[in-house]
Amino acid sequence: MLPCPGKGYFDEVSDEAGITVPTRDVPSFGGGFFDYDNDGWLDLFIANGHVYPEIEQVSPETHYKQHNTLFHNEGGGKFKETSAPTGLSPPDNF
Ligand SMILES: [Ca+2]
Repeated sequence: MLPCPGKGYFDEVSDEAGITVPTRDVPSFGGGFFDYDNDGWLDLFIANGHVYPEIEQVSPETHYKQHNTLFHNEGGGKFKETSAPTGLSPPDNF
């Protein structure tokens, strides 16, 4: 997560925002902000998945399908993973 505070460069604030740990072990393809719960704060959706469909043949503990992640915007630059509570894709599905 890289906000641009008007200083001519971006700051890395993923740890402070709370999105590093939930996304550290999954390959992510892209993300986007939208207000899924209509509370006026933009939330974050990240699409995940491995790049090799055959990955399980060489690394059985790694799966091609990865759960997507949804983060609720808690305000103040903080996000909380809400994938399982929203029913988007429980982490133990794969
Ligand atoms: Ca919201």
